[in-house]
Amino acid sequence: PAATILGYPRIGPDRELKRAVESYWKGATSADELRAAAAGLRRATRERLRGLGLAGPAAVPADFAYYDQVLQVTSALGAVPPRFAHLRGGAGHGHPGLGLEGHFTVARGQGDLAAQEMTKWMDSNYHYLVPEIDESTPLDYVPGFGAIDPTDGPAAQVLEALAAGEPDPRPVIVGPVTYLLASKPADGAAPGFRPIDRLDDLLGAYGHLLADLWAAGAQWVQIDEPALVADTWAVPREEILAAVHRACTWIAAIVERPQVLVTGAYGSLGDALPVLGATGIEAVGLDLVAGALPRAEELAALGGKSVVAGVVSGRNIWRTDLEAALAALECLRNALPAGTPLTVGTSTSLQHVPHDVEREASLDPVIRSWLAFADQKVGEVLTLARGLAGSRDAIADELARDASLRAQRATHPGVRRAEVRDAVGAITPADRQRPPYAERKPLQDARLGLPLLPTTTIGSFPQTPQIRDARAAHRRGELDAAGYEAQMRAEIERVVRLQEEIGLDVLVHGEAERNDMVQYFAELLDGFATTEHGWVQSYGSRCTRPSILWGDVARSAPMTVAWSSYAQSLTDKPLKGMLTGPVTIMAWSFVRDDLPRAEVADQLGLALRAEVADLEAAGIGVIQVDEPAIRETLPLRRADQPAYLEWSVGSFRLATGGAVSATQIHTHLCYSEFDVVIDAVDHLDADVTSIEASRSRMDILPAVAARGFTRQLGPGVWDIHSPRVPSTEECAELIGRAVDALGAGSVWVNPDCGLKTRGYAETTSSLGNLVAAAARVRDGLED
Ligand code: THG
Ligand code: ZN
Repeated sequence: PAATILGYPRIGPDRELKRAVESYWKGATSADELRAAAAGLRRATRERLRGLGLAGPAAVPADFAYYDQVLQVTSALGAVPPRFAHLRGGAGHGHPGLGLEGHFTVARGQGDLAAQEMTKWMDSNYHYLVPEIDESTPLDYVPGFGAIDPTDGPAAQVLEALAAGEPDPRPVIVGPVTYLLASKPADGAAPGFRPIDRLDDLLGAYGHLLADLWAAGAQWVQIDEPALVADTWAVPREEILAAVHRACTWIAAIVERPQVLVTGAYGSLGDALPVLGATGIEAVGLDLVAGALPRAEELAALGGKSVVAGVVSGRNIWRTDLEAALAALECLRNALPAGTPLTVGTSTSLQHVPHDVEREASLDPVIRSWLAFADQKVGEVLTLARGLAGSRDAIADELARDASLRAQRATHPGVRRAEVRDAVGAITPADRQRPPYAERKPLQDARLGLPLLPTTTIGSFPQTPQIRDARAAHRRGELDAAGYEAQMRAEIERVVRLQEEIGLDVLVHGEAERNDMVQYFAELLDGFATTEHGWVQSYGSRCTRPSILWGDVARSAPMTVAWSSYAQSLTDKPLKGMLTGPVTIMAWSFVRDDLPRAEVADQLGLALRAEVADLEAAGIGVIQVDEPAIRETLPLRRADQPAYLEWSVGSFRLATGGAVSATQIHTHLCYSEFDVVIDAVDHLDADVTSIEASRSRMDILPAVAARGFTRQLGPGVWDIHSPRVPSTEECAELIGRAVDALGAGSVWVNPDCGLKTRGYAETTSSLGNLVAAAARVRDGLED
């Protein structure tokens, strides 16, 4: 086709998929009702895309997934570890795949059966379920499955779309190399086993799957191989390239199959491009937003294969610079061998952006005019295809309008504020430097008077329905400011008293007033806009509404001081002020594309620095600046990581570097893999760092100690992702391991993460056990 997209949001403009799936989970609707709702969403998407003008051969992707695109493959192949073996065959008709119920059991766990682990998809804010593969994990597919597939896998989607009159749907599946690189060895795997060792077996299954797609009537299939753009996998690059060559050669040799488009989104394919060129696949998708335009000789090595040029970003919400995109497309056309079919496309699936900016009636219309959500991006792809096919004149109006909006954006007063630029320009290295830890530690100890193994929580307490209702009523204008504040204060007092009763050492105010740890700050800082309907899928049925960071960031008034100092006024125990760090605010927002990220981070760092100063002035002696996302946005190429770590760590140090020695700075990181970023975390120079550790039973701590992490660490002793209440004995054992590894003087006792999603019953019991366990270990040390 002249234009296409690599994928479309699956959640629905009003989160229809979330509602349908969660209603099924609750037992309020049947599997048939869920499948009917999913079919309705897919029909609406096809009609929307056709209505927007996406037409022609294989232009419309069929990329639906109930939970995530990796689980679609796991489920279709029955590729689950022994604890889920009973779910295989749930698809019926002798097929090894999982049924709908089994599909969700793998995702959510059941009783003692732990769900598959979740991790981030490339460097996006979307999460997938990590397949667990060993030497004997079944990797099977039975042709003909499409016709009966209860999980609406790719072949079923093709049959459905054709029956509905879509002439040429293009199914989308995660590629075999990416699937295996994204997997982890199952628990029972032999030492040294790597999932990629199962490539040939997986290819057998993919062969049957491709044959099934062909039989269903697919002319093209999109095989996503984003893993090729990263060089951070444990498998050596040469082996990955050999695997891709083997996979694509093998796939190309299948006689009855659709034509194959292999995409390499989220970066540059680099040396994988000539490897793909040397195989018999028909087309390659390039990400020309996160990735570079390949060199002429690399393009020549493609041997005339079709190219899908991803010039419209699937990752951000800014209008595409049409002039620049058209120039890139023309450059590509000139560099490709004459006659090479060239399709205008998106850089990634549009799953990372909301549906439609036109629905944002409350958004400042000026800012709205700078934005493109999924539907607008489809329009951009079509516009660029017209411009490339005809002449620039064919899209002269669109080019002119885009240029004028771009000029208006550049001169908008909020986009560039002299006082913010001056403040960033005046930052000196000393601003990022606190006095040495050895000097801070005794002053903090004297001020806080904490016992050995001090206990605390990560910050949020359970959000009760009453709190959510009060916030919603306040937003709708049904509850006035005084009424809202009174309710929040009552909640804060309740949470403080509860912590005192439980016997925690460092208290928090509980964050009842915060909807989301990023959106709360975005709503209070200049330079951000928030949306009403801008939901994007985070994992499964869960969504977030990323804020839009469009201008220079400034703090016009304190953001957290009133709540924290009210809480401190209620207690003699130290109360911890709670802030979200610059890196995390950026990672979970849509960030402006007209200023280097390092500079945006410093603007945020300065705003937070002022907040830290105000908290100190209000008598708050412990301040936590959360950075759970610092690992998430680590670049996919090793060469890009040092610069990222430099500015991200630098912005945190700017935020905290003004604190006096006697103020204890905490930080919190979740999503494990602490070992990957330990050097960076050390450079944050926080006095206390809390991390997720209970599920891995403190396994990483000896390595942390061996490396020489000299400041205080709070490895979580309660896995808050599960409703299970840990016993005092369990907590004490984990604390004991931490003390053995790090020494009693360095260990804090806390849960793995915030308690926002937990209930009060399990919170009270678990924290009670945690405090008792700390006391028990402490007593043992004194004997
Ligand atoms: N805030 C933001 N982004 C995030 C997280 C966050 N990205 C990464 C990580 N945390 C993702 N985790 C979650 C966990 C829970 C939910 C979403 C992402 C969630 N969402 C509600 C839902 O879908 O029902 C909606 C929340 C709301 O009403 O605002 O539960 O913490 N920004
Ligand atoms: Zn956390």
